[in-house]
Amino acid sequence: MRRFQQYIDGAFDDGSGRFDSIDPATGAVWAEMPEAREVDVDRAVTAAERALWSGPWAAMTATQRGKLLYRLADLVAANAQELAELETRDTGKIIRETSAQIAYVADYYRYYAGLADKIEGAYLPIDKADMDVWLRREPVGVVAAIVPWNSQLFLSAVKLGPALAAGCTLVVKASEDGPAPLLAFARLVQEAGFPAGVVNILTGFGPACGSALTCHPKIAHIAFTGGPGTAAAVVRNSAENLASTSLELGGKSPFVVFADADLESAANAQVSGIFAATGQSCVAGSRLIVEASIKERFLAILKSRAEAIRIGSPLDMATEVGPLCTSRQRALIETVVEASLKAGARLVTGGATPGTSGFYYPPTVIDCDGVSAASVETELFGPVLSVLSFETEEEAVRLANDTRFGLASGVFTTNLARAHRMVKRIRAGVVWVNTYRAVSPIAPFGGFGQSGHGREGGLAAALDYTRTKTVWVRTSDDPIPDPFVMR
Ligand code: TXE
Repeated sequence: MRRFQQYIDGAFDDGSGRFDSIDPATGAVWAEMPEAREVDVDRAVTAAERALWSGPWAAMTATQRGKLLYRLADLVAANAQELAELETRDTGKIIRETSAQIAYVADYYRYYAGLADKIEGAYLPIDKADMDVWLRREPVGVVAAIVPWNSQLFLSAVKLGPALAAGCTLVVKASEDGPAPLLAFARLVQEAGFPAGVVNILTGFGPACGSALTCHPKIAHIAFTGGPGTAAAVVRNSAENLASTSLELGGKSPFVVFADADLESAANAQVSGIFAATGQSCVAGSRLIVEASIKERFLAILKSRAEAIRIGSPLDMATEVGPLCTSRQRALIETVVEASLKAGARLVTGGATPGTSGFYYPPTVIDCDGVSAASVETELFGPVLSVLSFETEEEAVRLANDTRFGLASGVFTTNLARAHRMVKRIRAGVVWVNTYRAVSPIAPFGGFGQSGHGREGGLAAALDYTRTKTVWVRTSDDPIPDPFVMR
């Protein structure tokens, strides 16, 4: 059985407790993980605070920080295959996705490596004589970075990259589900040469570890990805230390297809939009909103594509859909799909859990037109597509915005003017037009409404990890006059 360790203050240890990690493809225990409790969290935050104010990191130039990030990027690229295999083993995400995604994670570190010495202050043309006023951008402080189980290396890179570029230090909490790749990544942080305490990586459970971290008085900023319920607890905890927060939460993203769209192309995008990562993706296009006149034709294409998907071992390069990460997630999906069918939704394909071991659930499409189905509202984080239809553009907009979330959206049409109208009217942090699931380190990403606030990716994300210091310098040699002598 594999054993993993946590990384605190430049050293590896076993943590206060241990817990088992389950291989979702078999349902069997395959590794033992270190469990961080309050005492471990306190050690990690204390180390991060020390590294922030004293020692080599505090004295480094931004260019030197960038060089460390470049080295980390190279190490991620060189070890991508091993990290991908660990993620696949521990979370069930298929190997063809983990290997491609982790190779791209290196580019996120490269982007922020280059950005480190381009985070500039400013000089103000102040309205007073003999006075220079300028702004310094300083690191915001010790950052708590909390990630869920899906894509832990990617979701931590979009926090670590900008935070390190800005000069912050971090305590990263891996999810208790599938922490192996992030714990293994700690070796690369050490090998890249980041001074002790700059990056600390641990894992543990919500109450004992997550709460201890987000309530810790020395935390200045909390960067959180996870569910909206947990996010509310995190924000409540931030009242303890008045930390700022950035929240990247769930979604119930609309995928709108007009009758004039290239249907083959839209179907391919919809298939990857909902079935990639077995649907366990915050941007999953889980609500298909299709023009009524082409609905049946489009569903027929989707059905044949969905039924041709190869389901299998996540470690097999030929597999296209693997298991879900946890049995808990599969149970939620089963309950909601069943309730939706009972409410009158029509099963187009999928729906039945296979009798094999492992947490598998088949690619599923349910037609929810005219039915009040739970699957239309609940983020399932699984391979389930709910279908609605519209007659007019107005109705398409109304259905697209009929959600408490607002993370991503897709619009498929060949009408340019309509595409621009939809872009303006859809309430979501990302709108993809005639494409879906495209991401880049250069492009900001984040949600509206219950999908959170703050942006990851792009220049602005690095600025979010800084705070501004206003500096006033008097440039006159004349002595300051006594303020109490009348002139
Ligand atoms: O997230 P959780 P989970 C959504 C998706 C999914 C749901 C739950 O709908 O089904 O969230 O996923 C830590 N204080 N998304 O269970 O529970 C926890 O240990 C501080 C959307 O993974 O929110 C883990 O490290 N931290 C999404 C992290 O929070 C706490 C991605 C996330 O756990 C805590 C993933 C506490 N009190 C899930 N309690 C997206 N946008 O990508 C738990 N945690």
